[in-house]
Amino acid sequence: MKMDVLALFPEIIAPALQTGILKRIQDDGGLSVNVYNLRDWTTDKHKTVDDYPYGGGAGMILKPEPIFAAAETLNAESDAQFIFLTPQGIPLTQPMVEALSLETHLILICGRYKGVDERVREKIVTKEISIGDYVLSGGEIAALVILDAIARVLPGALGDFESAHEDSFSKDLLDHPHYTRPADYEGLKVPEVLLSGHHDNIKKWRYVEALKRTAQRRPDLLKELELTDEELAIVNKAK
Ligand code: 6GU
Repeated sequence: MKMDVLALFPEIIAPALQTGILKRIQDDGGLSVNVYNLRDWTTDKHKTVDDYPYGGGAGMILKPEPIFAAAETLNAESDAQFIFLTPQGIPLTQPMVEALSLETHLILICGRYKGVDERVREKIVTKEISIGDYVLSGGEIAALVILDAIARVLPGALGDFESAHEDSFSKDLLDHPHYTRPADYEGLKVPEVLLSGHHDNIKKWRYVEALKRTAQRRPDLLKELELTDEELAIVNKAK
């Protein structure tokens, strides 16, 4: 998979690409990422990327010409999805991340200032994405969120155990609690069942804890699930 990022502050994104899963999957050839500075497609002496809004008002607008020029260069094969990052976009979810990970070429356009000339949206943008209901000063961090989220679901990103684990029943619930050694930290004990070696009981305990945690913190997630009477009893008790 190929991802191009068009940004005014590429230096926000570049270092994160040299770390962790994002670095490994690029080294292994599963992902190719390039980050470009939008100013490289300006033609004037001052490398102007923004201008005043027609009709007046506060804030600057990203000019169309550099973005159209960059789009033409980066999409030579003309099969890319153009994703514009904006708080006005569709809120990002894990199913969206998984769908995007199946694309061959994504071009992420990071907004800044007051926004972008509307003709960019009309002509080249195929999808607008937001990473949540709050406002960032630019789309760079949002692009990084999307890059990271996609990288970790690409084939070969996680070990077999982790991927298999994720595909299990626990998918639509919050994660259960985890413990590691020591079994007793200054009187704070690890639940007995986890030390028992009884795998069925451990699995059951983890599922119940995940259900309880989801009921307490994210009851909205449970609305999507069809729960058995036993599961409903656990949920109602946890609330
Ligand atoms: Cl994608 N961009 C900006 N500037 N702010 C955001 C966002 C994106 N998603 C949430 N807030």
